[in-house]
Amino acid sequence: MAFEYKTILLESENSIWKLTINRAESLNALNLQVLIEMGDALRLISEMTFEDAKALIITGSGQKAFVAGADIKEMASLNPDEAIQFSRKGQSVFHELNLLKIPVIAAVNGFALGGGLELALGCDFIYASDTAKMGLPEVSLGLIPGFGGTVRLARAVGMRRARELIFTGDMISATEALQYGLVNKVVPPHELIPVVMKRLEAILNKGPIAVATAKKSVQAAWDMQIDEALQMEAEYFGELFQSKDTQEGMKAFIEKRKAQFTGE
Ligand code: CO8
Repeated sequence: MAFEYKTILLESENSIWKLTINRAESLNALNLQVLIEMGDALRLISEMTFEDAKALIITGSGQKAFVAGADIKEMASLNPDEAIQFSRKGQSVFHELNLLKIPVIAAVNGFALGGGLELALGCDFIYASDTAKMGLPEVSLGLIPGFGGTVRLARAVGMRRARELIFTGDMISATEALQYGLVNKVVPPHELIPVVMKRLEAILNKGPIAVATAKKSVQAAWDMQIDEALQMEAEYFGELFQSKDTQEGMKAFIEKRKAQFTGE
């Protein structure tokens, strides 16, 4: 299945969706239209059942870039109020990635700079090609990261590394990003999507409700005090016992067979 947009491609195979930022001539820079279309695509996916939407991969078109940032040419004419609106729009679209109940993987196939790295940071985890380069170069433009970078980078790599990357605007290689724990795996470019698909298989064999609940719990626990987070985890744990999948998962183990999950 595929949906037509002007600046993104949205297609699926076996209920695994791929959203490709499709402005290769601008290294897939994020203008307002991309954000609007992404928001629309994410809403569509969020309304689908587990049967129709099992996972989402986000990548960039062409060989060179995942996303080289927000569109500087479009941003240059913004006034302060419009800049706040643009920042809020990017933040809210990337936050939708956290709220989706399915796994969202960034397949970073080249430059992931500024808003591009912020987009990848909004995904559940990141796989990168060995040609990828990542950074938050906003200070070079007299800006700061405005799509969640000052919030999410420190949580991903620690405060000191985040400060260094943000204050210098330096780009790091995929190998360095791996050492930082910013990406989970680095592979040759032609292997990127196949390796992500393979990794998804391991997740999609599991109960979708359990994976969705785990995603929700990990996400929410991030912002909570430990006592509150543990309480929430126990409640989510309990909720799962109402699902057929949870009963099936444990029953299958006891009966020494493979579980047949249905997403119910
Ligand atoms: N915006 C608009 N156009 C871009 C962008 C961008 N971010 N990046 C590249 N392009 C365009 C270039 O202008 C060029 O277009 P043209 O052919 O018409 O001149 C085309 O893409 C190809 O780019 P280059 O010729 O520059 O390619 P190079 O291989 O020489 O360089 C680089 C590649 C190093 C990636 C270089 O393009 C670059 O430095 N790009 C900008 C990277 C950057 O600074 N990104 C951060 C942007 S700011 C941001 O993301 C803020 C996010 C938060 C916003 C908050 C809202 C207020």
